[in-house]
Amino acid sequence: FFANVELVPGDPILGLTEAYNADSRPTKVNLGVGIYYDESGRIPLLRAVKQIEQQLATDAKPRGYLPIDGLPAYTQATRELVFGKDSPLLAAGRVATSQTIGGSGALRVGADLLHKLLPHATIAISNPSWENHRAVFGAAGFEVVEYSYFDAATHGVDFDAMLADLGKLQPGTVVLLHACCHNPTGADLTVDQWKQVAALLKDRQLFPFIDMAYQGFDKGIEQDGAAVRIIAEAGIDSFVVANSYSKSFSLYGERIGALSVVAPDANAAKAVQSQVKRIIRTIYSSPSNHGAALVAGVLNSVELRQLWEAELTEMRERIHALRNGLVEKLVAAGAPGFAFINDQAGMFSYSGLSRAQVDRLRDEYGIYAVGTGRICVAALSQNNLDYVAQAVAKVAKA
Ligand code: PLP
Ligand code: TYF
Repeated sequence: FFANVELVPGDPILGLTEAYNADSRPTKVNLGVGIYYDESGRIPLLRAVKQIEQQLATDAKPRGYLPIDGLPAYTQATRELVFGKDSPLLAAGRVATSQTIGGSGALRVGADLLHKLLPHATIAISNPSWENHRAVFGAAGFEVVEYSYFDAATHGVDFDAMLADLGKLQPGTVVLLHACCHNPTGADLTVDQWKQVAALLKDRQLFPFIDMAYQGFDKGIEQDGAAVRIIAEAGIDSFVVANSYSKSFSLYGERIGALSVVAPDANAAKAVQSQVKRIIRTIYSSPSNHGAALVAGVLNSVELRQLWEAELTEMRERIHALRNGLVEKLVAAGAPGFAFINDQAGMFSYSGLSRAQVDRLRDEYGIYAVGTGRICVAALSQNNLDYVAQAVAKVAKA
């Protein structure tokens, strides 16, 4: 049966890590994959996570199945984090939240739901966007189109072009929006721009699908969630939010995220939730326990939550310091054209480096970046900053 199976290409970003791992140069640096590393180059195990894990181990419980839509203490805490505790949507019972297998699982379950409920809709994603957006929505049966987003000349958002493209979409089109820390560019909308986008979405009857994979990685939990609140306040009665704790809790391998669906009223929310549960049941039946128990345990403990927020602040401030440091060192190395890196948000920067320059970084210096020029700023450290700045300055000048 499998004699003539076609070999398909692997994920280009995850493939970079394989190439990096196989590289024997001691000075190698992996700026490819979007993972936050600490000063010592390791993925942090947050102290809040370690503490809750110890508590859970001491008071170990049997492992029954979770409900199809996940651990209630987890979905409740997630809803409050994503929408704000005082959100009128929560008070009205209009938000149906389900635990999912990472943010990716939320995207796919959300995609399956929308394809079922809006079978003729296409989805518009930003140009560029996370490669998996196209893949996930395509696999769920969507036609995927793009709206203008990034302006290579300013290294920021081409807002006029974005609005113009969104304005041309058919009513009923799903629009995927990155809440903050845009992957791959690092270029985000301002609060004022979000308000304009929200008004346009409402006016044109477009359906917002918000992907929030980096809440707390730029300005703070509440500020980074502004998009969700602005879209709710614009009076858009139905929309979807996918969120992930992979980065904000440094829980990549626990695969813990959530899908929240906003419906016009509490009854509609219940009906939507029944649909989401049917989708989950037919893919993996119910989610796994551990990641949800960790996140719920931290968010629902005053002490641990404080500790987590402090640790999240530390991660975000370190990223800002690394952006500053990189720009300064690039200036010192004779490459002053990178000041925009300070204006970009989150772990990523579209550095403006060409594919040829990225190839040179890898071949000559063992520095791995994505072919589009995306670098993961959160993989820099005071140990490799000089080396990276010198190398980038050399390839940028040549
Ligand atoms: N959405 C975006 C924009 C991302 O960058 C990521 C990154 O991993 C995800 C979703 C998926 O997150 P998870 O690893 O939790 O599946
Ligand atoms: O963009 C990134 O690097 C992260 C991690 O298939 C990632 O979002 C990359 C590719 C992938 C899964 C996760």
